[in-house]
Amino acid sequence: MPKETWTLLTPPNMGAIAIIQLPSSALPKITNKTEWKIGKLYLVAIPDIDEAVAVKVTDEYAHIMPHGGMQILRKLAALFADLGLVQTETPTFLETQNAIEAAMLTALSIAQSPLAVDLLLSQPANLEGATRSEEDFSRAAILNHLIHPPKVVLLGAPNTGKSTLMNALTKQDTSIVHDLPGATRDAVGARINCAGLVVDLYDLPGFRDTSDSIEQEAITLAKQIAADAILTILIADAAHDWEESTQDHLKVATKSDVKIRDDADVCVSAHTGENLQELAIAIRDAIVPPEMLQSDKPWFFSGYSPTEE
Ligand SMILES: Nc1nc2c(ncn2[C@@H]2O[C@H](COP(=O)(O)OP(=O)(O)OP(=O)(O)O)[C@@H](O)[C@H]2O)c(=O)[nH]1
Ligand SMILES: [Mg+2]
Repeated sequence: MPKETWTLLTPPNMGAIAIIQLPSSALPKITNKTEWKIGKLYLVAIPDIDEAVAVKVTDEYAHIMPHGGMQILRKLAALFADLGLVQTETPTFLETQNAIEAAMLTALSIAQSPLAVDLLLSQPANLEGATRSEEDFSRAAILNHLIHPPKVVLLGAPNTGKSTLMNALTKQDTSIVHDLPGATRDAVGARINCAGLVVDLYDLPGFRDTSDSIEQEAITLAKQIAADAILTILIADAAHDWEESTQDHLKVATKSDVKIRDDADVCVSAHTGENLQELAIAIRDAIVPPEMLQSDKPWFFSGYSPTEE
């Protein structure tokens, strides 16, 4: 018997239609219909709440598809509570054969990076009967960035073009750009897709000594974000040198339309768009090496716990 739970399968926002998974035994209690054939869709009334499309998927589980307005969802939640059903965030995947496939589909539903898709789909075969080695732990820690976006920061002296680069990478005015140093006060973050790897990119204020206590406070906060980052993108233009960094970093020279630096990993121009795609690829490869993406070794992805543990 399934636990007496219900799950909202669609996002918890307003939508045209919501999809809810619940025990089949609840169907006759919440609708005007008593006879249900497995696999057949019905349009049913949920008295005083809504009309819904409903299907008994198996003897244990059913799906109902009411309208997705917040008031309808609230009323349904109250009705389910009256029946003793508890809401859970974790759906039961009815199509899965085993625990690996169920964990894989859960990971797939929350994975942010497009590159996660094929790799996750191949894991049930890769993980079948696999035991975990030390190398598997370190590879999983890296590949899990495909599910949970890692933090990446832009770090460089004031006025080197960090915010302009941020805006070019996010393709919108995420950050304020100005020709006077000190334009960016607070760290600004945005989620971007770097050639298939989704990262949370932060534009930080340029670190400098300042008598402005608010700016100093913002710089202290920005240093904490920089310390947490999985990758630091050091930024310099022809007029400023690189910041010191003890963390994993890429050296990116900006304003290549004005002057090229020969000591950078990538030279870009946010104004002309030169090498922005190359930068996206360099960020991706620095965080998740290409050979890991092509490997058919097992990925003990986050959310999957092998039974031997
Ligand atoms: N020619 C040229 N100028 C650029 C480029 N990128 C930025 N700039 C200019 O450089 C100046 C500073 O740019 P910002 O993006 O505000 O620099 P920042 O590093 O964010 O500065 P702070 O927020 O003060 O730390 C602005 O006048 C930009 O127009 C570029 O690719 N080419
Ligand atoms: Mg800035």
